[in-house]
Amino acid sequence: MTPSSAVKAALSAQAIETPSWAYGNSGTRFKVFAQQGVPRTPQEKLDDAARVHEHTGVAPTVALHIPWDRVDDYAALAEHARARGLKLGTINSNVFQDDDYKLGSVTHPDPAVRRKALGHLLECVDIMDATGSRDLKLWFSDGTNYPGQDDIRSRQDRLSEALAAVYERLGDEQRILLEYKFFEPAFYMTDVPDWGTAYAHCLKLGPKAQVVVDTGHHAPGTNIEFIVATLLREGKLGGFDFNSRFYADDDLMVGAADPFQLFRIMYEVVRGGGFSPDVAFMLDQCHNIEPKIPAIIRSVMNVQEATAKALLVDAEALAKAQREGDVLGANEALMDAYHTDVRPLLAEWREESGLDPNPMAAYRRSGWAERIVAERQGGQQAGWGA
Ligand code: PSV
Ligand code: MN
Ligand code: MN
Repeated sequence: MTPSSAVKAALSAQAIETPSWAYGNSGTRFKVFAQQGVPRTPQEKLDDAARVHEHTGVAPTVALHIPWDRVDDYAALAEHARARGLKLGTINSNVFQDDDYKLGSVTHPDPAVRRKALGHLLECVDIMDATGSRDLKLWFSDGTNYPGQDDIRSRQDRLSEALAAVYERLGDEQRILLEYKFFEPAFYMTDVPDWGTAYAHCLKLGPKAQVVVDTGHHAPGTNIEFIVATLLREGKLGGFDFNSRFYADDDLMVGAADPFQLFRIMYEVVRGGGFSPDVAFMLDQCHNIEPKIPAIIRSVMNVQEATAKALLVDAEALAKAQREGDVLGANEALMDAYHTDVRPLLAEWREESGLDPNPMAAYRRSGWAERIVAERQGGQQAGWGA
């Protein structure tokens, strides 16, 4: 096994971005259960995110979703983050919530709607300039519900045109992260349904365009770690939107539904050299019924645990067994790491990093939960799943 000192050093280099919308109220299309004490403003979302970072030590950036986090002065918002030990992270665009987008945004048959959508995407790059963000995450709800509704090929052409215009506008240090999802809200055909489509567009765009893997965006049974391995081999994995799914795009806590899958993904990340700043580890989750800040702390810890296990894989023993065709031995090398209880190692790493060994308990003791309930009335909806 890899020595624990090497694992700890690697853990110190990991950063997990939390999404602003996970701090707000959310729900399904049936009901949003409002919770007490949730943030009323983007600034208050950052205040909560600072608590997650304080207790875990590995969540220094927060993703924004525009217009859910629209403010007049983004530089001031970045300063609000900085004063709390945070930075603003990925800017998520939103071209799915206006009436105009019923038939699509950048792939809409009407050029006026396409222009409007592109305008929003370019505005997001302006916001990145003000916040100092590196990544622009693009997810398009575009697609069709019925065969024949629109021309599949023309829609790809329109998508390509819009992506090229955004790419053109990027600064030297900025990137497009193109996200795919196989269905919903479109039910027959989605314009960016899978990694292959996203990859083809990113390849055509150039080195500043990368694919993002949202772990909830695949059909049941999809081998996500294979996708991760492939994208890493091609130098095209830009990051993750982590969450768990049981059925569709459930947006539950990462590592809650299938911790073994998360471990397999993290193993491919480690194996493929993706444990680097070039691969963004982001959460994309909603906490509809559970308290939000502790759920986000738990999620960050779940990613850390899977990472630690992946780092513990004895690469030499595994490679030897693979070379020798020792099927069971190779499987055992992987499973040994997976079955290791890494919680003591993580507690040690936290103590050595000046943190409480138990972030959940530390948050409970902090009194923050009681304070926000007392101080905040009328919390903001996350903007999602309403
Ligand atoms: C779409 O399902 C998605 O995963 C995209 O990343 C959106 O920006 C996000 O959800 C909103 O939660
Ligand atoms: Mn996502
Ligand atoms: Mn999603």
